[in-house]
Amino acid sequence: MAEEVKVFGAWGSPFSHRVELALKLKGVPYEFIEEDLANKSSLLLKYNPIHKKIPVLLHNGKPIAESLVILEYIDETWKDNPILPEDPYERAMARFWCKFMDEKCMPALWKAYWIEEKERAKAMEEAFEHLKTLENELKGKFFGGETIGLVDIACNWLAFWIGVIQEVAEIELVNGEKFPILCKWIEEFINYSPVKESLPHRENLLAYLGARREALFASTSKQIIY
Ligand SMILES: N[C@@H](CCC(=O)N[C@@H](CS)C(=O)NCC(=O)O)C(=O)O
Repeated sequence: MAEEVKVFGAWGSPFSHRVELALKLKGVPYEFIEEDLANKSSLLLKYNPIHKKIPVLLHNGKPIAESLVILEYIDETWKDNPILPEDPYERAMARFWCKFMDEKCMPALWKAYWIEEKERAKAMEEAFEHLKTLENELKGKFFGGETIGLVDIACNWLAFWIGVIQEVAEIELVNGEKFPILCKWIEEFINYSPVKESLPHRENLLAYLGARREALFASTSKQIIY
């Protein structure tokens, strides 16, 4: 019997792109279901009642939420082209850097690009420190060594979305002069065929993020939402 593999996601989301990329690297066919995040479907709310967010992976009727949890599930379910290392210590380290990306790096970077000008300098400093930490961690061609692994997939946002955000915000924090190793990784990553084939169209993302930035600055709450 054919397996049921569905991804509830959104075209411009780096989180749902993580899941799609892992499935592509494994050669697992899937159906992509585009969610309207302003008007979430009853299925999404049923499958992810706690966070009410995309992505959700539905595998033979069973839902899994949270992109990093989904990536590990994918790696354990489809064994070809592993994305986690075998060694327990290396696995722990890969998980550590994914958490670092989601809990430290990403929030600091969003803030640096999207905060109002008067508060920007401090936010930029913090984001810079986190990027330096990542730059020092990158030893091989990819975080995963010679092939793309869990940390590379988790850092997809840095590889592609950051370039677009920089253009929208007209702020250059990541460039080859400040972060030569990270920028080399970005080149390798975004030009890797499975990544390249699945990235959103740059022009569409530019328009989407530009509109979101304008809405943020026009709002009274100024709450930065991913
Ligand atoms: N920690 C979550 C984050 C997912 C997330 O932030 N998804 C956003 C889209 S990029 C979302 O669904 N936002 C809708 C909302 O917050 O209502 C993960 O890794 O899956």
